[in-house]
Amino acid sequence: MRSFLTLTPTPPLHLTRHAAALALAALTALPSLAQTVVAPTSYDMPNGYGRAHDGSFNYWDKAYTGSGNTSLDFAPLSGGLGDLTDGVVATDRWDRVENLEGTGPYVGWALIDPVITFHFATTHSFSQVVVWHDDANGYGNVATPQAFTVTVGGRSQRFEITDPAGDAPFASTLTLGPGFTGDTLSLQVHRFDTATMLSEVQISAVPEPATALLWAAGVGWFGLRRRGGMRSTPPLETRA
Ligand SMILES: [Ca+2]
Ligand SMILES: [Ca+2]
Ligand SMILES: [Ca+2]
Repeated sequence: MRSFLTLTPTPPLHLTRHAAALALAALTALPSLAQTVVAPTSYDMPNGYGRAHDGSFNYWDKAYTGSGNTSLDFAPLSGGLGDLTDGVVATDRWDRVENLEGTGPYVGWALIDPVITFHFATTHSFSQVVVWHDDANGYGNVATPQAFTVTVGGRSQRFEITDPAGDAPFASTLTLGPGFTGDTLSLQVHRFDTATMLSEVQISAVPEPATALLWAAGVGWFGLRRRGGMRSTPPLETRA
């Protein structure tokens, strides 16, 4: 099969325009096609609270793998992973699954609106954050979070959460606008009642626009080389 690039003897300028059209098509098609879950290498946050601050149990991130005291309320934790990324989602209310040992599936906070900072090995264009949390309708002063704020680089977006009639745990899906690109994502939990409980956070991303542009530009460049339409090889940046 003959490539469209060899059907007619078109000048290089035409090919360049075609490459630009390809890039645009790739950019337009990507967001709906390619959202994938991206796993953080670590997250930092204050540990959950417990008996020392009027909790019935200890809502710690007891299995956290990084540094910090996982048996101390609000102790700074960093460089590890734990309850929020272990794939375990709490499907029961806090009073049915938490314990004094602090090994339950939730991490709970009272008194503060914690910021959880997720670190990634590479830069991503983040598209969605799903947070699993308790509801409890105020039982034990635990309730659905009032809101979440997601921050990447200098860009922030706040999401208000509607508290449903029921009291079962559920997931809030936060859909990000464009431009949330970086290797770090911060999630702040805004409490509605005294305490809030999270059991899992899942973050998704789409391929970066720059990657798509380079790919499409590469296709166009390959076409130019095949036709012998250009003899020098200027850097990509100068051909925009
Ligand atoms: Ca979990
Ligand atoms: Ca826990
Ligand atoms: Ca509710």
